[in-house]
Amino acid sequence: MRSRVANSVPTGPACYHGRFQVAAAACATVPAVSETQLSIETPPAVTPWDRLFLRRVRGRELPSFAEDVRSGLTAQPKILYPKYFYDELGSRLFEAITALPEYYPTRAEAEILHAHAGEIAAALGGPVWAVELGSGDGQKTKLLIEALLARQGTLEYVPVDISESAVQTSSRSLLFSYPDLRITAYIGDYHASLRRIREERVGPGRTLVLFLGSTIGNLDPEERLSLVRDVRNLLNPGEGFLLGVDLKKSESMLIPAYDDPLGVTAAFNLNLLARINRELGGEFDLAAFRHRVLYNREAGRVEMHLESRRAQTVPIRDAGIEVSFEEGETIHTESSYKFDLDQVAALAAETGFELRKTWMDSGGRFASNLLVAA
Ligand code: SAH
Ligand code: AVI
Repeated sequence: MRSRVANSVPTGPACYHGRFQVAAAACATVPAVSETQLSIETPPAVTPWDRLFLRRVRGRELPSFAEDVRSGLTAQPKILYPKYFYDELGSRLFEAITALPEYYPTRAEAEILHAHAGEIAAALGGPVWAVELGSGDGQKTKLLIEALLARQGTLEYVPVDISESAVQTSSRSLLFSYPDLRITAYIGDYHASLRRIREERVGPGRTLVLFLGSTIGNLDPEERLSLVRDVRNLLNPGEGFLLGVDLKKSESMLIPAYDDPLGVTAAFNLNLLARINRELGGEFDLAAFRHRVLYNREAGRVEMHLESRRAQTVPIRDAGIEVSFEEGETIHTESSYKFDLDQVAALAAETGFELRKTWMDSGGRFASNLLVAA
């Protein structure tokens, strides 16, 4: 029998209204479930979080945050990896970005999923379990989860995300909403998590991997190929990969999506320096950096940078460095590649997939692509 993680979640009636409806205020202090706590035999599921299994995955070979900060800020030009945006505050700031009128990708993809979730859920034939890379707040995923539950009654959902807070919050919200959903969540990097999922193969039926939001666009071409190959290695022929991509479009629509007048994206970008201060004893003065956005037409990507407003030197204690900046010098913090449909077809062909179907939103801004393992 599968063992579940013991925890000390309050189970009193104050948490319930009906079957799994939670009275939010009464349950606001649900503690984290931890694999390190004592495991016990599975009792009948009585609370929504009895259906939650968490796996923390640490890739052995991966550099630490401090090592990546040291190598990135001593390189020329300076870089920081976008995966470090997503601490708890960063994950919340990204959610705020998705509500901005200028940030169209979330609404465009949601429009597609509203219209076609049923068709996507039916595309692989038999029952499926769903693995989602970079699951975040899981809001759009609900549309697919509902369609899959309507078809097959139950679902094993396997979110993968480097942000523990995003996984914890979204998993709990999904489990409260859907009593027939079970979640095995992997907290960690895509590659290491996919490796573990392949070994543990948690779900029954056919595998459907989801990679929504055009998060694939945050990977450079080599990393992109390597990740899609890893996804392909998880799948048997006939199994699916739903890939959301943001399409190439005019700069007049792209730039405001990444440089909004409210300054939410600027805060998301600057939070990377704030995180270095919080976690690594950095001494960045956030007011001494400005958020910069440009469209690199040749590479087909929006770039985010942090630009030093003056010449300065910043100590970062736990990275063991002092970083000097000239006035106007930048740190490249994110690329967000934009695609055309030929690139999606080429990526599928190069990685052992057949591109079965593409759906677009009414504005032609975003494409959801169903790739099937050849
Ligand atoms: N899929 C959601 C969230 C996109 S934000 C949506 O479409 O709205 C990107 C998500 O990917 C974040 O939750 C972030 O924590 C996660 N992420 C970024 N880099 C990652 C990595 N290397 N490994 C695992 N998760 C990562
Ligand atoms: C998560 N990812 C797809 C977002 C994007 O559009 O590249 C991250 C983001 N960066 C700034 N705004 C949103």
